[in-house]
Amino acid sequence: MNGLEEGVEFLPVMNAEKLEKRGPKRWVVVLAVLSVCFIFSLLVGFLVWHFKYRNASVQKLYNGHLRLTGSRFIDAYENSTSSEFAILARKVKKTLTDIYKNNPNVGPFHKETVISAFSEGSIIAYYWSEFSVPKYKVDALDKALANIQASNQATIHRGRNPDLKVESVVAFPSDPDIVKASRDNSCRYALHAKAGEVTSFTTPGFPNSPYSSNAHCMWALRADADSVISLTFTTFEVEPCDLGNDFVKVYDSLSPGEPHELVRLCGSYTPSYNLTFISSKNVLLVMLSTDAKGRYPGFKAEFFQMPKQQLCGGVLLGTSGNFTTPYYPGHYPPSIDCKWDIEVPKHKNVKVRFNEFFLVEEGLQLSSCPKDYVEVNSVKYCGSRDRFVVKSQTNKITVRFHSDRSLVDTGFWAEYLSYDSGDPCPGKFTCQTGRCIEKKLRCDGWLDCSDGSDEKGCNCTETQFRCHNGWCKSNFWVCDGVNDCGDNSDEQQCNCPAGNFKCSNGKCIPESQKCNGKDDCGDGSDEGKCDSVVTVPCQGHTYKCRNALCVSKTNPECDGVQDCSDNSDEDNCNCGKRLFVKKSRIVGGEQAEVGEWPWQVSLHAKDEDNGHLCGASLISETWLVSAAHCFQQQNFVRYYDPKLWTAFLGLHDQRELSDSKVQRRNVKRIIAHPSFNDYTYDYDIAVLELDNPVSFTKEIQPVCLPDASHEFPAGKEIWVTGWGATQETGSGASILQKAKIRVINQTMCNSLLDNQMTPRMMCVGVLTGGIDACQGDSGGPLTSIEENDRMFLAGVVSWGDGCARRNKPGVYTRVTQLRNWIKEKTGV
Ligand code: 4AZ
Repeated sequence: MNGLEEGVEFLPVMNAEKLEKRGPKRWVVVLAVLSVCFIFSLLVGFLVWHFKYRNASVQKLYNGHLRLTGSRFIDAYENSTSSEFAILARKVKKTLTDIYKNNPNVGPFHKETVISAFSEGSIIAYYWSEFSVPKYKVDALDKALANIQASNQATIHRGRNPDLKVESVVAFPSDPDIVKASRDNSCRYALHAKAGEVTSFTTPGFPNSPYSSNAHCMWALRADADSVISLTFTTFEVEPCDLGNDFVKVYDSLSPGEPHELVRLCGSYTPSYNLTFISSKNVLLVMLSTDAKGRYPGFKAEFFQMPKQQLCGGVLLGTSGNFTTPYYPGHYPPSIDCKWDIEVPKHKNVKVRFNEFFLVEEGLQLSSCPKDYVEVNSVKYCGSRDRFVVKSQTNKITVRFHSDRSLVDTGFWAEYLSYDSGDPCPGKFTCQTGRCIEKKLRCDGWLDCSDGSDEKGCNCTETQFRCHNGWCKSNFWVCDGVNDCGDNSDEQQCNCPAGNFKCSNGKCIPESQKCNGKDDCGDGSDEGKCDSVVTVPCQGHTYKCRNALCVSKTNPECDGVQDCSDNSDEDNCNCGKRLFVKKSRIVGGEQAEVGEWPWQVSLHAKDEDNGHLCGASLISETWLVSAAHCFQQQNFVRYYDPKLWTAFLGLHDQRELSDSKVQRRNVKRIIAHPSFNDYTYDYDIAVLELDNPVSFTKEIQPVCLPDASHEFPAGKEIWVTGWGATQETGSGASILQKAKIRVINQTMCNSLLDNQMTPRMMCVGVLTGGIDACQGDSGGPLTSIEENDRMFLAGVVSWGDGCARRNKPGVYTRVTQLRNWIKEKTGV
């Protein structure tokens, strides 16, 4: 039972010929079908690409302006709801549309043009245009609109508006968000300067309520023809730049286009930071753009008009003098060129010293100075520079200054001085930079010329070490873990003491700094072969988490990284932050800025002077840290009595104790360290409790206290602040002062200061002298900037051998050594 019918012929397996004759081979059919499918899908793919992608249109927006000649400006053109505005806008729109139509790369894609404003001169019309253009045509559109500037003359004469003469048509691609903002009339303001008057404006609701989220506000500022505008932000507090995307931009135009952007501002600026901007013509546009989050007060600004005049440059004669960029220390205007021809008496030479120099444009390579620059002796200078000198070999020198049309800065102030070509520094040593220094500073082991030329070509004495670069350094500094030579030659060939790690560059670092995620060696060799942060046996220098486990990392507290398994290293980190934008540009001296040191406290004593006597640091709402020696009985005055003291917080200027930002508190309790030694100044620390807590503000913030294991290595830069004497025999400062100094190796310092150092003290200063704390700074903070720009209290100003003397650094109470005592007394 095979089930097969009779008559069915079975082909022999090998009879291939017979099989072929029955029809096309099967593989041919399969191939054909596959090919058809392939071609079909190719076709479909092409059609989809063509219709969906190639032809897909993108929206492109352009901002621009053009000049109408032969027309007269009338006040009604400033009001976008007036009928005069509407009539002129219609004509301009028609003209622009005609220009677009004449260009095959523009006309077919034009969707809409809106005339947003007019200003005087003769009439400038500001507009934006929208295009819907296939992707593959975008480049052609960009090019065509960029070239409209060049070809517009020819195009416009073919326009069909006989009464409208147009020239200088400018268009540039624009951000859709900004154009959206231009469309939104809910937050638009037009203000015209009144002759001889200052006009103020603020963000909506300022200062009582924060500005709105997702807002785009614009203020069009105008002045009369032939005037320019001076705009100053007197208060500025928007969302910090790193927390969101709120910003204010100022444009040197009524069109918000990048080529005319003068500045982009975010965050908060201290009142001392100069926020004055000058227009190149008679208009400015201020724009506030905010994101969905953040509640900040906004700004208050004022503006006025000034006659437009030849602003800068000229011939400068005499033996010396000063000159600056226009409106210094305000921001210089865009699009200007100045030339100063300086000439001193014939038998002299001339040099120019730039004391302050800020021509910064974010994100620019500074080598070629392609935008704003100063040019002297055919060399261009730009960016931000420390004081520098340029010399001429004759009695003449020419200084040129150029600013382009976008992004401005505060510019420079310079002095020119004549000098004797044979003896540029009479009685002094001449640095190669042109600076004159005392002769005794030559070959003394310290760099007094910024280029080190005072230490070149010296014969080292037998107490000195010869660095590879030729400098002579005291033998003291050899193998002390600090690169004193500058080329590290004093730290090579050193055997590291026990418990230290020897870096590839010869430097010795404590074993604990190995594999801590920081380049302590300076050449990365301590971070070469490491596991990640690990739990290690607890020792004196290791950080102990709350769960009693210790971690290998040095200074893990509040660095933004969880290092302890219980995260205790990142607890209680609401400290050590400055809330103002960090920009230090004080002209001359070392004055602090408002809010730069918000933990700085001024302690006033009700003694015969009744004024500032000591500094202190805020560590919580109610506790201060200061120096014990401030609270000892002296000349029968009981400085240990809390009732004698008043604490001023948020203070900047001693003459302004009643400023609204200042909080004044009485002192409830003073706890000086019981081991304080009045003779040696060992344990020079005290904590003070305030009678009422302070409220934290931008100007009042607590500093972070370092863990007992925290390291402030020798060579580290630290800041000291206070209202103390500005000279050894001088009087106190009224404005808070700041100085940058360096941690000095303990052994070294001990020998410099006649073995007076104890483990509770640290030496910090500049051994060349000239920078130091002094009388009246006592008790005040020594603050170190650590990870994440968080500031820690490294020390308390304690004592010194005079002030700012050479080789006599200041002595500070070492806070890490007394950290546990502070915790015990204050709970902080
Ligand atoms: C003082 O008398 C004082 N150079 C404080 C610091 C220094 C010197 C004196 C350090 O308060």
